[in-house]
Amino acid sequence: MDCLFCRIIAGEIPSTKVYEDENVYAFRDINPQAPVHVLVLPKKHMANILEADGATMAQLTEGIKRVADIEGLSKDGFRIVSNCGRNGCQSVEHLHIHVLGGAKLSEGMA
Ligand code: DGP
Repeated sequence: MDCLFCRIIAGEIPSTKVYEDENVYAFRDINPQAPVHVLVLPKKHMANILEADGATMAQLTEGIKRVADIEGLSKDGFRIVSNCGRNGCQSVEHLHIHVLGGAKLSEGMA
């Protein structure tokens, strides 16, 4: 298993867990870009959103909503981002959704 995020999910590499259920694991990004920066992943390995099916996206959506609730983001809002491939600057090839919030974010997207 040479996927960094699979090793984090398996507990082989430590992480600061925010939320976990049967299908989803969420932990704090090591290099936060906002006061709250959490990564939400499917436990099943898939490289990026191109490999995800609808059931996986529904599970991730539920995980995102749980993280937003836990982190107190639901009232004032937050941003989700999923980088895909080279042009998207994806650096870890295990699908993950960035959840960013805790302050007013920049208006730019790219
Ligand atoms: P992306 O560039 O979209 O593939 O995002 C990968 C994110 O993963 C990046 O924001 C930094 C984060 N990251 C990389 N390695 C680790 C790690 O070992 N632990 C944690 N908590 N985050 C990591």
